[in-house]
Amino acid sequence: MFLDEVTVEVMAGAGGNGCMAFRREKYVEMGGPYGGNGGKGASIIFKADEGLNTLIDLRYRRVIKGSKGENGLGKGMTGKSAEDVIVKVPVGSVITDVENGLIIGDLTKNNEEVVVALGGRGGKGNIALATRTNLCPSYAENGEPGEQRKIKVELKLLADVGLVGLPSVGKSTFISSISAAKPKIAAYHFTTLVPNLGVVKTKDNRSFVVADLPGLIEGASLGEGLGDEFLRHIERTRVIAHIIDMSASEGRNPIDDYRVINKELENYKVNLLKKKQIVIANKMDMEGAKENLEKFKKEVDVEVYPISALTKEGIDQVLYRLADLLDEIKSTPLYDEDKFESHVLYKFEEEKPFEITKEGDTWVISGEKVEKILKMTKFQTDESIIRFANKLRKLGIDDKLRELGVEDGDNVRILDFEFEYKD
Ligand SMILES: Nc1nc2c(ncn2[C@@H]2O[C@H](COP(=O)(O)OP(=O)(O)OP(=O)(O)O)[C@@H](O)[C@H]2O)c(=O)[nH]1
Ligand SMILES: [Mg+2]
Repeated sequence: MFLDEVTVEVMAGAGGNGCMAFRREKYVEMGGPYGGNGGKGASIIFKADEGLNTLIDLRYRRVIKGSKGENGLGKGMTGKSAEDVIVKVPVGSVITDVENGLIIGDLTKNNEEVVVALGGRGGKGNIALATRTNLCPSYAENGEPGEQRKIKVELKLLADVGLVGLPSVGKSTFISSISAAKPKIAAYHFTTLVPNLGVVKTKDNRSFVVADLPGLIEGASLGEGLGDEFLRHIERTRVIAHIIDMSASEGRNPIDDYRVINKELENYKVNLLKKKQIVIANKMDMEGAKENLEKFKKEVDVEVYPISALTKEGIDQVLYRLADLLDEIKSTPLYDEDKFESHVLYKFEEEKPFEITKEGDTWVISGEKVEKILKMTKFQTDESIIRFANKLRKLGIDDKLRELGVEDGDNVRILDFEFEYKD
């Protein structure tokens, strides 16, 4: 089965906790700190694999979780880092952060990787936390939480040429006569339900990839027929080859066919008419095709290549032209910021330090940074509490609370941790 869009939740592993330990040796009086750091949590990494051509493997993996790093140990031993989770996806997968719509990764080459959720770093053990003023800290840090996000994975085929046209015009017949692809061919509409790729080699040894897509009909961009979901694969082709049944074997007018399809291309969420397009006039072996072609050429100003996908007549000329066009526009980027506004790359944002609200009598402090500080604090000793309080002060939380009118003895809460405010 073919699947080209899935949504999954990714949860990277937290770092292991740092260890608080002290050196105890028979003849050494002041042993000093001896706790090692926690190991790194598992990151979730997506990797392009040219052996895959659908996202079906992801369908039943609604949540992808990485494990936590191991905790630090005594004798200064660092905990083991968790092994990253590598998720293989087809080449052409685009990964978007669902929350803000930004693109995290666009895997266009085999083995290309992108970290979609970063594992937390290990918490520091008390050896690493020693400073000149505190040689033997009696606290250690918890591991940093792993990143979590909901992502959309879309497969956008990376073909050079996309074949579009109404049903039964001969798209699949064409790709099977120019490549080794063997799609189903039949006289009924919507024979092709999923895209097929074929590698084409011209007689002068140039090679490119063609995608045969399911038939489009009027209103496809509004969801008619198989809808426009397959047009996403055209988004990244460099040339569109528009196939028309020039024999009008189904009683339509080829000129209307041409306009109907172009309207759908134009109405798609990115205007696909801006792409280079050629017309392939197919079924020229049939009666009436020549007359129709003359009328078509008079009426429509576009490059037309008459062929018969069945007898293979005219096919070499089309392939040479396509190869020439691809040579000409070789340097076009996969996406062009003007044309594809949706393609905004992900930028990591500075985490918001904090926000203070009041719930009843309680001051509630929230924000990624302050919550992370809390999660990374291990409230083992007075000293660790002082360190925590200092960190909050450095963020400016004390000043802000005072500005808002906090009084000694007021309740303050961060996540589910409550404490009394003291100046
Ligand atoms: N006479 C003639 N028949 C053709 C030619 N090309 C395709 N056909 C016939 O047209 C019918 C439809 O061909 P397909 O290749 O399945 O058409 P398609 O465009 O892929 O159709 P969908 O996948 O349904 O959109 C089949 O019966 C083919 O044998 C041609 O050049 N000449
Ligand atoms: Mg087909």
